[in-house]
Amino acid sequence: MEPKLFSKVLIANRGEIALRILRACQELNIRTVVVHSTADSDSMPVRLADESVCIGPAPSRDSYLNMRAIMSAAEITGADAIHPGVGFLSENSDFARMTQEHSLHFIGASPDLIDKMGDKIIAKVTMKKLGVPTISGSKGEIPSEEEALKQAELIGFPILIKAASGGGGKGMKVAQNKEEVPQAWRLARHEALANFGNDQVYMERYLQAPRHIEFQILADAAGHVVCLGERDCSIQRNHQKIWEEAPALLPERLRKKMESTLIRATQKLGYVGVGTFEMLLEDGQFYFMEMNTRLQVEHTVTEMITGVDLVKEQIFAAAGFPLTFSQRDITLKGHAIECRINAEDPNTFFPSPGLIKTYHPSGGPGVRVDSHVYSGYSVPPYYDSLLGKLIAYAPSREACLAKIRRALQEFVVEGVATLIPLQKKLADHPDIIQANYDIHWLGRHLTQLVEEQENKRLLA
Ligand code: MV4
Repeated sequence: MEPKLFSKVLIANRGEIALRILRACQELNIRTVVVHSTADSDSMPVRLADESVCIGPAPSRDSYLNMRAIMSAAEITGADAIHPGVGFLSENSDFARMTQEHSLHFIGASPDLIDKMGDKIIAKVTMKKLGVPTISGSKGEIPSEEEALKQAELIGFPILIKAASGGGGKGMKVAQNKEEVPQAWRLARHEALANFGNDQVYMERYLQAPRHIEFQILADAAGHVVCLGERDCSIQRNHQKIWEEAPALLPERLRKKMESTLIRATQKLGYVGVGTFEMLLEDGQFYFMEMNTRLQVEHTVTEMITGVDLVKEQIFAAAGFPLTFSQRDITLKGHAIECRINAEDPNTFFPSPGLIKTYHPSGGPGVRVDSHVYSGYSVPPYYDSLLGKLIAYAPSREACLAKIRRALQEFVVEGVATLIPLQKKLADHPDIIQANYDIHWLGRHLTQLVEEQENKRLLA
């Protein structure tokens, strides 16, 4: 049967990503329904959607995580597909299943693959079988302190204990020597149980200064897979990414090898849609960390250097259309940098909700702003603090840095504190300019970056 594009998509998300998905739908002539909480009634995606449905009060669990309310909204409005966006229900297999049971399309991974990649032990075993390099470690779960000590000696120190249901760094504990193993094992299990309701943990050799590099995959239902290069997302704080770049500075041979490995793995998985392989790179070696079975916030930098609209492609793939291009058609051209503009104090990272009195986004050639914000918008205190993303695109990394600096100067947000002052510091820092950073760089430099800002403020 010929695939047919959706006629109406329900967007089960909020903020800048809801707007991004809405824009893709509008360009494809797909009608849109945006569901929202009472706190988001005046939001830009709600205003721009063809229809909107209020699904509950402000707390996420009562609205954006309320599967039944969202499903009812889909039925009432006659949507034929649901886009879960990022976060919220985007990697919830129960929601994906429920969507399918209601004869709706889920614009995301299959429930079975969400489950498989949600269990980090199963994900790692699966990837290893598929030829993706993994970090040496325990075979599976570590059920006892004795086993923890035994495995640690086999792996060699330092070791890292991770939660099977983890991600985002919760339930991770390092042990430098065997004396630290029992406590690390106990704490990791305790945190894992408290955060995920599953106390299973596993163990790996601890990589001390890796870069976080993630590869973007796109697959259709016929088994065609392309890799759209990679992003360096090493600049993060408490596992919250702040600054992302594409491409990462990789030797072309290494990139090609990783691409072909991951394309083959994706094919064998039977994966459909957009997905991301999160990898760690240390001493010229890549290691599998996690697979994200969803669109990611930082998809924009990949779009800039490939010219591919990832949200449209995701919709096409979910509707059963074959890819219209192959790997040969993909070239990584130029350089892109994304700065996350969070409503947070740039010194303390404390959330800064409230009324935005002035909003003037940057513009000009090579500048993209993905944001749902407008002058007069009130940032609600209930959700994550992402106001939007500033993306610069230029032929070279050097030109891209100059452009992001210029664009950060232009950006005006008054009424709430934002990360813009910190992003300016990053764009001027010699280590950033030289691309000389790993996942610990921001944590190590934060006091210095913050002090300089504070000094400037005091002198002003
Ligand atoms: C690691 C690692 C070092 N060695 N695994 C962090 C979240 C979770 N996805 C896995 N994480 C890590 N796994 C081994 N064997 C370091 C991290 C890690 C990290 C990874 C990516 C970006 C930021 C990070 C910050 C701290 C630790």
